[in-house]
Amino acid sequence: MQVKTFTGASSQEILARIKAEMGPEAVIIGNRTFKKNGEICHEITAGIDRNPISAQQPVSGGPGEGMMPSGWSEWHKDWLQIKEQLFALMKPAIQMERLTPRQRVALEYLQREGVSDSVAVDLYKHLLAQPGSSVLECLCDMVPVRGWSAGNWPQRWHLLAGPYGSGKTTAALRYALQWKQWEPEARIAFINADCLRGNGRLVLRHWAELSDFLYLEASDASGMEKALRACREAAIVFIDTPGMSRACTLRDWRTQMGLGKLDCASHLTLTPLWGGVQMDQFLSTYAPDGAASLIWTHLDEAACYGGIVNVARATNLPVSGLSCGAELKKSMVPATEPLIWRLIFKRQLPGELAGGNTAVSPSGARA
Ligand SMILES: Nc1nc2c(ncn2[C@@H]2O[C@H](COP(=O)(O)OP(=O)(O)OP(=O)(O)O)[C@@H](O)[C@H]2O)c(=O)[nH]1
Ligand SMILES: [Mg+2]
Repeated sequence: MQVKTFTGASSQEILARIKAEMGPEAVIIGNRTFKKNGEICHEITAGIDRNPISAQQPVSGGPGEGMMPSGWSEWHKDWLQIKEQLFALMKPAIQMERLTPRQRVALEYLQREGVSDSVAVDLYKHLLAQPGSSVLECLCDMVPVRGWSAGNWPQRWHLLAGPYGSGKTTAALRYALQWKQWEPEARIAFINADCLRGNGRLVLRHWAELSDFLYLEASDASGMEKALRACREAAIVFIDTPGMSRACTLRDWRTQMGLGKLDCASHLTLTPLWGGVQMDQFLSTYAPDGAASLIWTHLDEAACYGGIVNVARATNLPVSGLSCGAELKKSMVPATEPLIWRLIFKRQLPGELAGGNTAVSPSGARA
């Protein structure tokens, strides 16, 4: 959802601007009238649902633009529920008899595995629009994949973000250890921006020392500034972040830490253990920051994996990693399409394939 606040001398003029700029589908979220320098001003906040969360551009411009109005999250939650109900109403419009038996079986299976009604309707429309195509072909268009590799992720700065306990620190270490295998000479640095709490800090510090990574801590903007400078020589830098409270989005936090303009790839650690409303809440906190990829963690603890398709559809973000164990080593593999589809359709964990066909070269090519 893109939100923008417009001000002007009359409501009519503002409404015309909203329509011209955001289109006829924009909805009015709030309005107020106030006096500025003795003149009456009108202010209207409008929103439009531009499908993928990640496609939202950070809103630039005057102060207040892009800020969520008060009560926004409640409104957003209601809107998502209404949307889901609308899709539930549309679901009977899925005429299974128009699909081939294989397509039908696959669609029914996905629905049982937790794929949302909106995604099911989407998939059905894709299948009808491309007669003869397989469900997997359509799903590949809907779930982008860009596995962790030097070729796929040449950025120097990588930020790991996600809810508390979702696996940020372990994912960062695993990505760094994989990088070290590919480029043993590369100088790898870690900035721990979650250094005020004990547990993860000790683990990270321990492994950084063992693996000869440069280890720095930054609990505020000035600490971060120093840490960024100290990483001058590093070929690749991982920034480990704390979980966000409900009042603070990842974008707010980056701004507070002076990272607003840092050109880094943000990888979000998520687990399929969270259901629809909870996942939507997390996505609204972490994804609109221009996130680069999703890392699915705690896969070994999940009962079904349809949520992976729902999140891909909602964010349009590629999956970069799959984690299926608490151990630091051999529990994470770079994502590939076959691994994801085996996970969703056969509940086969990537770890069970490790050592064979999951090996990925630094360029991202399958070995
Ligand atoms: N079973 C299982 N455990 C995992 C997985 N990934 C991480 N863990 C474990 O989950 C716990 C939390 O992982 P962390 O990497 O510390 O998560 P975090 O997001 O950094 O946590 P905070 O820093 O506390 O917010 C640790 O005990 C990890 O070993 C996974 O894929 N499966
Ligand atoms: Mg951590």
